[in-house]
Amino acid sequence: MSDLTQYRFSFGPWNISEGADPFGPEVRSPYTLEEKLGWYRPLGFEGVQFHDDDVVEGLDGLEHLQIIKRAREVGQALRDHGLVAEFVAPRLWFDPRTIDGGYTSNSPAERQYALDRSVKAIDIAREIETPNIVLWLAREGSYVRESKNAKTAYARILDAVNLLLEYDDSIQVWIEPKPNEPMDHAYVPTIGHAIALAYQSADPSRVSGLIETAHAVLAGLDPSDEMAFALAHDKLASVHLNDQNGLKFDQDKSFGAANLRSAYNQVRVLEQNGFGRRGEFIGLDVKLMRTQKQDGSMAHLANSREFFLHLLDKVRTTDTALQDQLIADRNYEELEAYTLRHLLGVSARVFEGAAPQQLQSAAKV
Ligand code: GLO
Ligand code: MG
Repeated sequence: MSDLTQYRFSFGPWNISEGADPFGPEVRSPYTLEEKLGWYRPLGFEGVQFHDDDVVEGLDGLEHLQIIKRAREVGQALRDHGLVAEFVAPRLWFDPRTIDGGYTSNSPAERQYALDRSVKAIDIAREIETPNIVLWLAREGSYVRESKNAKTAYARILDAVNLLLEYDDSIQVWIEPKPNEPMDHAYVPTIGHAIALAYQSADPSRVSGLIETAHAVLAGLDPSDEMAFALAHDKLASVHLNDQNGLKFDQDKSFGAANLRSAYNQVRVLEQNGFGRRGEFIGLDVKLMRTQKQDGSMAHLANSREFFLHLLDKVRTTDTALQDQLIADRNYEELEAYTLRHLLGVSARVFEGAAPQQLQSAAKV
């Protein structure tokens, strides 16, 4: 059997979306969860990422047993389609009680709502057979610095993580950092912050991170270096590969669409460090363009997976002996040129004109 990593892919049902943005309504009609689940396998995906209410719609208005019943139905639908749940994330940003934040709201009653809701997400995760809880701390931040005590806010986030760990000793908490949007500034903006929280928690072995490409770019950081940092701490539980064209709203473009070289380096760091060998998923979090018509609703998912696999082929066919030689020679200009040629699929300088080395040796004669 090949000793190459066999990557598994995942995405969330929200990635097949209707095209609403802050300036305009939906432009495509919705599909049901059951319809979406039917497309995963044909598209080459086996993992499903969930928000708690992707599994159990309207869960705030349901009794515990109703929640469990619906979650079991979804669990059965997953098995019927040959799929597994990758994680469940409590949606702590939609309800009016989360306007001022979830765990860091200034209202004790609203903080309690966020904790109760997170516990329900764990109940749902159990029923669909995943131990993994993602915390995207959407509104844990501030619009106005003076509105919250930041040190207290950090303590509250830590208390919430500890409460979840205690509620179920089999769960893993994966923190997905993002520096801004919807908040002006978030309290857990980077993977460094997330990993610091993990070490501070009651059980560091059960707290790790999920890195999204776009979020790292929005923090002004290099996504592959962020991944390397998490891997160095053995705390990269999953990724949200996508792309982001500079510092603007969170775009969630298809993987590789804004910066192919950065995408290559993300695949490279994952591949070189054995990510995926313990069953970790290559997760996507990509948004379909608003211009796309109904029948192209999955194009961005198929394309992102395809370009991951193309770039994986590039990583696996990189001439590492040449790279090592260029590094030993400290010839980083040529290392960069080799990388660009490799990405373009050209094997050597093809245009007319002497190579710089030839000019210099000729000058010495
Ligand atoms: C938004 C986040 C969001 C999360 C998802 C899972 O910027 O990327 O899509 O990944 O809600 O928690
Ligand atoms: Mg994400």
